[in-house]
Amino acid sequence: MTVSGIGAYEEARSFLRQLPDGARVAVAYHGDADGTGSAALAVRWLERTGRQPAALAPGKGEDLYGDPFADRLLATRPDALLVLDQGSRSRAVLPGVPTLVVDHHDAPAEGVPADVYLSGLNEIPIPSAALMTWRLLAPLAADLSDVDWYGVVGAIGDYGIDAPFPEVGNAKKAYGQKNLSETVALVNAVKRASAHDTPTSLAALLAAREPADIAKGTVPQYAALAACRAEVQAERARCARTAPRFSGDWALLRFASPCQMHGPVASSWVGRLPRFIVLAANDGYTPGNVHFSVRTRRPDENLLLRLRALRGVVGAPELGQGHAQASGGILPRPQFEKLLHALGFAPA
Ligand SMILES: [Mn+2]
Repeated sequence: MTVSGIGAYEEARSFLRQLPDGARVAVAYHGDADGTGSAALAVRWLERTGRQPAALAPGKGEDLYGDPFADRLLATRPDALLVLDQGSRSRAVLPGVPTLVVDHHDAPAEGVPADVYLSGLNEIPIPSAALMTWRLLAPLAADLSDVDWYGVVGAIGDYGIDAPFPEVGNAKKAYGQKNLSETVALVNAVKRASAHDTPTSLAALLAAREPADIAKGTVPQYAALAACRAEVQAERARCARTAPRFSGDWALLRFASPCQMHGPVASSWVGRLPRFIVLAANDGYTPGNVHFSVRTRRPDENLLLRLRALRGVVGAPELGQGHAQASGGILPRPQFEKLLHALGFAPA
């Protein structure tokens, strides 16, 4: 069944209520603050209702729809699967396994193959996945009120400290704005850091009684989280000092970092070069590949059309995903060199 919108919450609750006592439930989640908050809520609810959760995020450079991640999920021998904040695609993560998808990203026209597809796109404002998960689970049996802040960590992670949701305002009063923003920053740093140790950030949320436990460092995972943040801050400053090269409308920032830095570097340079299309490319994230982000502030620019026009010459049929002013991807280095050549950059 594929349904979306507000009515889908009841469909999703029926799916969850029907999970048998003791059922093993795999939780596949995005490793940022939103996905991790969403997963923490799901784990708590499953535990408190007698099911057995196994939460996994894709590893460094691992594709949600690739075989290695599917094999890791299947190794938990799941009776059911929850897919949280992972983007909506027209293919099943684990074909044959009963699946609930909770997501707020663009939906493919072909639909999403899941037993229940809960999309936030019809809500105004569109909630984050963690907030959707909170609203989904809170009315069900098993009291989750002690972990209501997990949903808010996700909302702030995706939409900022002033995210326009009543849950966010209430949580800022109850737990403190600084504690919430600090928790979001630490969880997001883990995903960006070289170790990509997302199990530790989820464990930190699950170990904390409230955001202050993370922000003030009383959870056992705090030293690991703080080390990630220090690494990410240093790498962000170092990589942002890369000198740009220019070709026509394009500005290239090329660097190597073991941290996920292409997004932050592109975002910081697009503010300095608003008349250009900024391409930030990281040669150091996974072996043999270039991870890149493309950003522009040029009005009327469509990066998707620009990049899709190069699919043939680059030999990359998936080139040009995302949004008109924000795109990116991963290419094997020889193909990335072809892309640069097509854009008119001379070999470095
Ligand atoms: Mn999200």
